[in-house]
Amino acid sequence: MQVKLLSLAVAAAFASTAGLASAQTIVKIGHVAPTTGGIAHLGKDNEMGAKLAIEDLNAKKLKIGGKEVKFELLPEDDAADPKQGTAAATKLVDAKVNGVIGHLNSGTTIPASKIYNDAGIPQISPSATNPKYTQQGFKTAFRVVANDGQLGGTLGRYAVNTLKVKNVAIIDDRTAYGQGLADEFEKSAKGAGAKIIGREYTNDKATDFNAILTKLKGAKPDLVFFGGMDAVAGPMLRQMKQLGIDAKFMGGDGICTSELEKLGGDALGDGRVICAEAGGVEGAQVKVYNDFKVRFKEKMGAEVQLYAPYTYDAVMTMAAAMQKANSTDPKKYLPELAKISYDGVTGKIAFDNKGDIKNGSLTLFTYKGGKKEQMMVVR
Ligand code: ABU
Repeated sequence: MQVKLLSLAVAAAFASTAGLASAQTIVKIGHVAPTTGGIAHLGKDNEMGAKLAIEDLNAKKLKIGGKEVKFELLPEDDAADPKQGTAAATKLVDAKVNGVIGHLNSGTTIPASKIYNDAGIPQISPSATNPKYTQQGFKTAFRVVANDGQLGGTLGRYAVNTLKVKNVAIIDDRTAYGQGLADEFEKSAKGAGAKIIGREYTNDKATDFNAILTKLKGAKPDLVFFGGMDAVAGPMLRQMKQLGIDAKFMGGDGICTSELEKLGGDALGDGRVICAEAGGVEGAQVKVYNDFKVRFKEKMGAEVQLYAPYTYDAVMTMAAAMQKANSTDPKKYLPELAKISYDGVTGKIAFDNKGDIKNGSLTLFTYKGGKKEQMMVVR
């Protein structure tokens, strides 16, 4: 008798679990960033932004298409390598993800975007800034940050008009991001009247810059612009100091991180390094953004490095489009994503007809006393 009662209880529990499973829709969100290698700190920053968004979405117990939805994050590491980026994209398409957040780097985001587009899967990059990403005519490609045209253009004009530099040296890491940004900066700085006294190249894993810095030192630059990431900029700054190169140092969002405080050490100087994030908040949004950063630290146990808030918003924006479409089917929610207007922690998110953020902002920063310090938000 007892055995019979026990099996009835087990059968009832099983039926209720099975009922719950069929009443719930699983929404798979892929996330791709380099979580190993030199810029793993930035990849993990993005990934934690996505994780926090997934936690917050699941806490809301949303219903889409009449069923409760459970969001699941499928995190992939592309090591900032284009080949690993396309392999990760293929893996996510095979896993039938409902959408992808990423990749972090332009050099991985651009080739992966064709794979997502061919599969009809919406992709939002929270950090890739090369303009080509959204110039390919892919209806599935979106980004929530400004692009390198805006970054390089603003930094070039700022260098000449505000810092009053005349002789500029440029170095880039030959990645899609570094080279593209350096080209945009060169165009803008030249247009504003600067003289480019040298252009040199390195790569995104280099640690020794003595040969190129020694060459540039002879040309006496007022400013060295670097198109690349913080992991390379830090040692480059230290070697500039060792060689006695007293020029200002400028770069884009890839160097504009909290990690540069450690990587550059006392070579950062006070106000010597100028960089720009491809986003920024003003007015009432500042409190929302700062509150997010505090909550991120509490929940994830780490400070925001750079684009975690943008990654959080990218996930939330995708989920908002699914709610508007009342469907998690990429074909059905994609048109809603294209015309979304979502109030995120980083401000209003809406896309132009290419998939770029409308009215994107930039924030200029410097480093003082070894700490990153905001200068101004530019639109
Ligand atoms: N935007 C800076 C880092 C990511 C990229 O490669 O675009």
